[in-house]
Amino acid sequence: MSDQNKNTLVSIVMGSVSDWDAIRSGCETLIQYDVKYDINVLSAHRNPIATHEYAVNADKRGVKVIIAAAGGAAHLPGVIAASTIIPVIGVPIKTSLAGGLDSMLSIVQMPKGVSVATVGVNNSTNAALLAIQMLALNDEDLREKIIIERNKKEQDAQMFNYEWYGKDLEKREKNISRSDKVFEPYSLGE
Ligand code: C2R
Repeated sequence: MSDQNKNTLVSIVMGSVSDWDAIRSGCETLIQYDVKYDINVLSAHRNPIATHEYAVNADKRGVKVIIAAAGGAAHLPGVIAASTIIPVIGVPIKTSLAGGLDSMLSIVQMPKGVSVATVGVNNSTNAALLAIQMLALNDEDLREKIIIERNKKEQDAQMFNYEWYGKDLEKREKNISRSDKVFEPYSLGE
């Protein structure tokens, strides 16, 4: 296990080192928000005892949210969630079988009683953002950072529209109705 630092708020677990490429962007997001995290490679299948120990000790280490990534028969997030009440966010890893649908269903279809939040396939960025939002419930600085980033995203979209259409909204509306026509062949039965 990496950093056992007491200030670690988010703990990331991957079922295998081969999951790293999908996890990198989540780490970058946590760094961007200045949230302390650690990374661990643990598998419920390959290291069942160590995985259980990790889950039961996370609370004592001060961890507030766990992000667990796994591919295929992705039991890892559910197994961890079974041994802690710390919220667990599962990241389904893309596989050669149906692009990771197998991983996603393994994580999202938890039976009632033990909950795992699930983000999109390989979407560790959203897992990190959800973890940050959870932490922001008790952290005003984080809350402000989230609002600033959301505003930036909104401005990016507005800037695109402004640069593309200028102030000519009529032109924009014409363009929208023109693009609607593209979908006409699919409006069968009307
Ligand atoms: P390898 O590349 O090491 O063979 O792993 C990993 O998350 C990875 O995506 C292939 C895939 O197996 C996944 N894995 C699980 C679990 N442990 C490893 N789904 C588990 O315990 O759920």
